[in-house]
This record gives sequence, structure tokens and C-alpha cells, in this order.
Amino acid sequence: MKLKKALLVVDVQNDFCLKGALAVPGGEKTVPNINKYIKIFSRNRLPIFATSDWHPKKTAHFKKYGGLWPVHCVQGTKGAQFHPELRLPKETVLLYKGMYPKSESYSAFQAEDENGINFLNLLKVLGIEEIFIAGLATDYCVKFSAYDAIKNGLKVKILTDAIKGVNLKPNDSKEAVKGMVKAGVKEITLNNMEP
Ligand code: VGL
Repeated sequence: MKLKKALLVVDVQNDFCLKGALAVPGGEKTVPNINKYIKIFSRNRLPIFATSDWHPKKTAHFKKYGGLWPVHCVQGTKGAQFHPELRLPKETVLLYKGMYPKSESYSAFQAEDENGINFLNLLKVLGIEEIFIAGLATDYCVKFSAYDAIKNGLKVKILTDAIKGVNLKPNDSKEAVKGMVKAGVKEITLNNMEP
């Protein structure tokens, strides 16, 4: 039987792209391939979810309040907007995470839609069994989302030609992919994508 699938586009926001406040090297280069995956899912009438990192001005996630990161993706700013070339269809389910000042919220499973319904519940309502993950960053939000998906019994594919990592340490993304694969995640690209 065919599994019911959904696409998850993680944090393709200006601040994670070229000249952004927390630019992921080559982050913007994921956009053309992500747009291709979006078209495939749209064409097959499969759900598309897109997360936004959506921080208040003051959060323990930021360096100046004890966290790891420069100020980025502050709610309502240009840096928090999607990359201008990302082509999300109007049916995309938009999810927001990082609103709670005391939690890191790297994972899409800590995100919620505009009505406060969390990602897992939305997946359950739609009967989704498998998610395909693209976006930023491989070694943080993509990784944590993939692990949470596996923990929740979903099948997971990462789209390796549509993700990029921060690489605070040079091998972080490679290690992240290795770890995900060990946990049961499959790697695919546009060449072997079948919706
Ligand atoms: C992310 C670092 C800090 C991500 C978010 O979206 O992967 N990375 N905040």
C-alpha cells in the first residue's frame, strides 16, 4: 500500500540565507530544488508544510540572553520572511516555532499553526505516514525534526539536494546526516524521488 506523504519545508527564511543574520552557507542555493519538490507534491495533491523560526525579541535562544545564536528571525521582521524566491502554494500549512522565550524549539514538532495546533496533530488529522524534509539547517532544525518524526513512528526521507547546514564545526552536517540515517532516515534526491 502506498504511504500517505507530506513535504516539510524547514525555515527557508531570509535570515538563514545570503546576508541574513544567521546565514547558513549556501542556504539560498536550496531554493530552486525546494521549488521543484514543492511542484511535485502540489501536482500529486499532497500536503505541504512550511516552518518559520519565529522568535520574540528577547529569548534565551539568542547569545545576548545566554544562548548560542545571533539575533535572527524576529517575529514580523524582513529576516523572518521566507526567501523571496521560495514558491509556496497557497494551500501550504504555515507553522511557527521558537515563540516561547525559554525553549530552543529547533524541531518542527515544536511548531504550531496559526490556531495553535501542533505539527504532529496536523499530521495525524491528515493521516500522514511519511514526511520528506527539505530546508535549513541540516545540523539543527532538519535534524531535530527528523529525529522527532522517527520517534513518533513516521517514515522519514531527507532531500539531500535541498538542505544545507550551519556547520559551526566543519563536519556537523555530515555527522547529522550519518546520525539520521542510523536512526532510520532515508536520503533521496530529485533523481530518485517518487511521490
Ligand atoms: C536554526 C540555528 C538556530 C535552524 C535555528 O533553523 O536550523 N539553526 N536557529
